[in-house]
Amino acid sequence: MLQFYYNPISPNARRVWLTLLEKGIDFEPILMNLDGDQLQENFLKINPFHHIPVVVNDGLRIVESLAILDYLEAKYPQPAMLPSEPQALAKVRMVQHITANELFPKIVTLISESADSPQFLKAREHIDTVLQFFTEILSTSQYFGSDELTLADIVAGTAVLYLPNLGVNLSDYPKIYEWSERLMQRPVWEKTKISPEDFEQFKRRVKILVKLRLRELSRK
Ligand SMILES: N[C@@H](CCC(=O)N[C@@H](CS)C(=O)NCC(=O)O)C(=O)O
Repeated sequence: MLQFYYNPISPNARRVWLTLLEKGIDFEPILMNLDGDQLQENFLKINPFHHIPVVVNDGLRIVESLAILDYLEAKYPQPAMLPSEPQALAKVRMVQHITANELFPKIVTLISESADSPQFLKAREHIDTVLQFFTEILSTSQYFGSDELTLADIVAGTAVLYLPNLGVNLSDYPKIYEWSERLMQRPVWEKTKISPEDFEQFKRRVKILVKLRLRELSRK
């Protein structure tokens, strides 16, 4: 059976978790304690970059959440979550990459910087730009690139749904707000929802990782 290494507080792992559940794929969940399990020798053999999520299936080990989503789509094509029409596919990929490259780093800034710092204010503006851009992409469709759930909704949803906890009011972006409500009504989104305590744990972990990264950079 497909093995899935994860932790509920990890947004990257939640992308895979949601896709497995939305597609109704049987899997064996392997819970990782991120206080050290990821650095154990056994796990480093599976992922030398000490990250979750990881999927192991049919003798193949797959790391990187976006690669895992593509694998799941190709191997379990129903329900389809990746449109093939060129414009729709471009929208899905844009949303996935903008989430990873533009939105997520700014979520980290909102968590790690104080609310009156210039970095925080700049990050807040950048998030506004992302949400305006997402509003345009969503246009009149129910989901990104389709009227059915796509892999873009999975990736953007796991990040955008954190924003209200970080002081960003989604009702300032009506289409995004309606889309987020639509996601939260889906049973598997409710099932994998992070608790307030887990969100606090996630924030603590982000702050530690930012400190470690700064320490590493100052040594170089
Ligand atoms: N680009 C990777 C990022 C994975 C990642 O950063 N995972 C975090 C949890 S969200 C992790 O495993 N952190 C533990 C560590 O870095 O030691 C992906 O998309 O899968």
